[in-house]
Amino acid sequence: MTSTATDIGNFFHQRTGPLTRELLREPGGFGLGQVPGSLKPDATTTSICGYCSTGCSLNIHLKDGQAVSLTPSTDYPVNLGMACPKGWEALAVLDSPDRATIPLLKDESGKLQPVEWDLALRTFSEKFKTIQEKHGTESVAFLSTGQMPTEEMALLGALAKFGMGILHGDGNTRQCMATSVVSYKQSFGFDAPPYTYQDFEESDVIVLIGSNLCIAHPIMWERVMRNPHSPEIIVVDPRMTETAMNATQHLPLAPKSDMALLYGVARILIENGWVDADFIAESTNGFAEFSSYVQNYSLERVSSETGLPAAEIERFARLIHEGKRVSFWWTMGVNQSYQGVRTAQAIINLALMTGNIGRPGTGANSITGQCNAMGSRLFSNTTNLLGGHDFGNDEHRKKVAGVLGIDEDLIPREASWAYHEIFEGILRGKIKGLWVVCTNPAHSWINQTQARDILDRLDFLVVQDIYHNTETAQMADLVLPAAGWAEKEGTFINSERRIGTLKKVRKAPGQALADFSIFKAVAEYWGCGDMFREWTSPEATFQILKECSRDTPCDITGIEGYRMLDEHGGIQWPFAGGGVSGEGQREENGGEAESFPCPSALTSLPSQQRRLFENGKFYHADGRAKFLFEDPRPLTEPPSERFPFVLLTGRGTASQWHTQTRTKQSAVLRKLYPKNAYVEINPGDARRIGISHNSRVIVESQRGRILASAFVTHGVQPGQLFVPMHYEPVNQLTDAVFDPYSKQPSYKACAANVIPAA
Ligand SMILES: Nc1nc2c(c(=O)[nH]1)N[C@H]1C(S)=C(S)[C@@H](COP(=O)(O)OP(=O)(O)OC[C@H]3O[C@@H](n4cnc5c(=O)[nH]c(N)nc54)[C@H](O)[C@@H]3O)O[C@H]1N2
Ligand SMILES: Nc1nc2c(c(=O)[nH]1)N[C@H]1C(S)=C(S)[C@@H](COP(=O)(O)OP(=O)(O)OC[C@H]3O[C@@H](n4cnc5c(=O)[nH]c(N)nc54)[C@H](O)[C@@H]3O)O[C@H]1N2
Ligand code: SF4
Ligand SMILES: [Mo]
Repeated sequence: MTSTATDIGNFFHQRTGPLTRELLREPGGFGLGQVPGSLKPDATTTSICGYCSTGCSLNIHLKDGQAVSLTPSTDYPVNLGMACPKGWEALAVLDSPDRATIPLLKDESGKLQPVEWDLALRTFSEKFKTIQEKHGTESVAFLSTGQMPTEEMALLGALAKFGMGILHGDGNTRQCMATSVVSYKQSFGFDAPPYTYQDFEESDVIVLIGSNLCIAHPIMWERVMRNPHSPEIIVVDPRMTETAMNATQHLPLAPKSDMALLYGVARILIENGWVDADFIAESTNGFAEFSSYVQNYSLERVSSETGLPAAEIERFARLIHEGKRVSFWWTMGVNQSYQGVRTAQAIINLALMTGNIGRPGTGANSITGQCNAMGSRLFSNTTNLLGGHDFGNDEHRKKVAGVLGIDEDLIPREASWAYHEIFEGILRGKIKGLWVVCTNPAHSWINQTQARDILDRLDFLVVQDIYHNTETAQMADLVLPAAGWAEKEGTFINSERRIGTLKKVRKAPGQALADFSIFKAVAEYWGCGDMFREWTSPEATFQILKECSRDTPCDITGIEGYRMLDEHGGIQWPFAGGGVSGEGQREENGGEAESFPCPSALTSLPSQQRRLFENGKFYHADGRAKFLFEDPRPLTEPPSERFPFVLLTGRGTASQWHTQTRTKQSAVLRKLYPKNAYVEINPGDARRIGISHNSRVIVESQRGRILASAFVTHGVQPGQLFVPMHYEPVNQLTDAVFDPYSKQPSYKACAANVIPAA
């Protein structure tokens, strides 16, 4: 149960060591103090929602300095007064007996026991240092997240890699956005989603590929609904999702046949001359090769590989041609695939060849998932060096070392292992210690039985979470209790590159600390605290990160501080502000410095809706985007006699979030979604197998068997099944295969069977 602040105060004074007491006094430190002094005790402030990447702003109403309720902000350019159920319930989920309120350390009998912070932090350092001494510094790794403020991610990444000598650290962003990152980097020269949400309202043709907005991004869907142009809405998804039901055209293609479809559509566009020859000539490379490649995609071939009628494919192409402002949007139906990168690029190619980019209502637009996926992509110091830089680039290392005032040699020269390589590293005995922050891999990682077996092999597992009993925390040797959303401050970067602030508006329970404070404390106990003397607070850290971003495509040096973000309804990157030229410097592959266009970076005041590539210039050295393509591959695990179905997974309802550690805490949200795992199955299949609606069934794959209730629906095609990811056992079924370029797991298709439960 949560303790009172007085209990905790006493606890600290009696039992903590001197270092911890010092941290206790730090502003924003141990989560015991009042909300920041700048807030009046009964004022209303704002905070960006901490769930999805939409980044809605919520008004937080305070009484005696503590949040008592919230309402969606009406004047914020993202949500315009709207919020989904998760947003409305964002405060409610913080009060729970499941909250982690005190550090927990495994005792000799294997039971987690409460300990004081001092012991927890000493043990953390001693255990990890011992492992590093015995097995090399690389034998400790970390896994982080797209759900913490940018400042916390950056501090973790810098502490781990520059302070603790850790080489390998990745995040749950790998499960989610890696494909978009790599496809944008390869196609555009930088990881840059080009759009602004206004584009949802300005398009006359909206193409959603593997994206279920109604469930996963309900407020983005509301923006679509505000579109005054009666847009064509084309949904490409094997399932008749809630979004597909509201579409003007639904293309229920065979799973993972998107590349064939998109190449086929490209061929039709080319054959009819429905391309933007000027844009192609001025702004792209590789069109001739692409054009001759897609000749292989005859209508017959595409129809047979996708299972779609030829006329529907032709209609799709014609709608793209007839649209004046066509926007293409994709999410996990594309990214979570063994060929995600090339699929995303097949979408990008369509936007490029029709000149649908850089103008209102257009774009090749990857929608991000978590509230700060974009922050993690640029500032978590995992795949990129802070600020979208390359670990392998000498100039980049020198620049970042200069900003941080550290020795350049402390910055690793190589990028980290990807998530699954870290897991393989554990299996091979190369990784012995793991620090898991703000993610729950024992539920969410692919092929769960194997994943848990691997986590079990660690010598020391630290889990830092706001709840003490997540599936991963239950496996931990040490649990560090974190303050959650609303209990700390920092910034998030949403899907349209908009940076917004979150505020500390309530006390964290017990001794839970802001992740920021935990990282600072770890640095002290580790002995590298000096490295972070300037990182006194999240906002001071923001200033450091601004400098890291200088002269990059994501330059945010024009943002003065948090107040400016609040005054402008958030600010989209890049924003270099006045007095800075629109050109920046960056190198490709360690070569000569090249100037790159820094769109919209010149203005001294940010406008509220800014998109990239308005000048037709991309981030590659020659300013051009690339057409990239490759032969599609068959399903990695095709249906067989034993496992005759293709199993899809994804989001189930707007009220459930991922592994449900948070959403299950709200009585309101719990009423809005089914309690137990269910499997969607087509009525024809159900009848054949003898499965009735709501009956208990077993869903099985080569890797596991799970119990679920049958949800009989025409929403899934014959031969397919769908299980939401929110229920604990789902990843017992999934197959650990990955995109070769992005190393993102292919969660969305494996072979499975379903039978009535005995
Ligand atoms: N309510 C809620 N909202 C969320 C989240 C949540 O957990 N709950 N999570 C957030 C996060 S982190 C993310 S990443 C996003 C995910 O947002 P989405 O990607 O929209 O959600 P998913 O349901 O994972 O997948 C989208 C669709 O991909 C389809 N699909 C599967 N295979 C294929 C295929 O081969 N081709 C095509 N074209 N489609 C396919 C599925 O049928 C599914 O409807 O949602 C964010 N928003
Ligand atoms: N089968 C299948 N599996 C999937 C997917 C799928 O579509 N199908 N989707 C994948 C995708 S896109 C994603 S993004 C992942 C998500 O996978 P996870 O990241 O594992 O899921 P979450 O439940 O969001 O886990 C976040 C954890 O952080 C904790 N937390 C929340 N706030 C804070 C905080 O401020 N500080 C700290 N320290 N902890 C905090 C929460 O309690 C929770 O335990 O799942 C992936 N797994
Ligand atoms: S749509 Fe996303 S950001 Fe907006 S309230 Fe819902 S969960 Fe929060
Ligand atoms: Mo995600």
